[in-house]
Amino acid sequence: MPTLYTMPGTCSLSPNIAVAWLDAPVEVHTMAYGDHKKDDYLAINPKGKVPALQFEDGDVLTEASAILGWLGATYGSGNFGLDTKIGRKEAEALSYMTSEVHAAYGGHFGAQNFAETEAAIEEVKRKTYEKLAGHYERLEHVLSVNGGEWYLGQRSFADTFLYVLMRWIDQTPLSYDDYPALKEHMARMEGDGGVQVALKRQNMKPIL
Ligand SMILES: N[C@@H](CCC(=O)N[C@@H](CS)C(=O)NCC(=O)O)C(=O)O
Repeated sequence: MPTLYTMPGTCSLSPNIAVAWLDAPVEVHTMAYGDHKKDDYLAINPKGKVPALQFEDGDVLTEASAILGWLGATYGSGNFGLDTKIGRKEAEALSYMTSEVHAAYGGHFGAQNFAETEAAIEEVKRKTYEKLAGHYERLEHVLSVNGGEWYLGQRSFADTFLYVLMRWIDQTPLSYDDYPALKEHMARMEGDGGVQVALKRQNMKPIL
């Protein structure tokens, strides 16, 4: 069976939740933080990042949205990639969340990669939080317009990644309390049995 590599606190929680929701025959292997830069794992994913999904024949798939697409196509989420409104929107939402919102966190988790002096690093962080605030406003708006329960109006893999993004907000100066629909969504996710299984498998706990 394929193996999904994860680490506590990371976006690999998203495909981990999808595996739980689909009850997919995938082994979830949680590494200690730091093991992602060791030779054993670099031989699997030379990018040194999680998630990675390794197949029995040795082939490896990286990038959260690609892994989610494969999980949906293989184990039948019923949505992802299908030519239906929800299928199209799910792919769009996951591309946005991974390539725009997650990527914007680079200025928070790795501000020192964008500037050298203390003052410049602080400026990178300030601009990052402005950008993130815009993203969270957009996420709050889409969730609200779609009824507030699930990001796209019905449960999809977009909810798994949205939950990851909400878990990170308290590490920034932004607050859950400014995004009431997103906060309720987070509570809904934390009450979900599949999310609880995935959190345990990744040595993580609910936040709210
Ligand atoms: N574009 C990648 C991003 C993967 C990524 O940045 N993963 C982070 C965890 S959320 C990671 O492994 N960080 C460890 C590091 O960069 O050292 C995806 O969507 O899967």
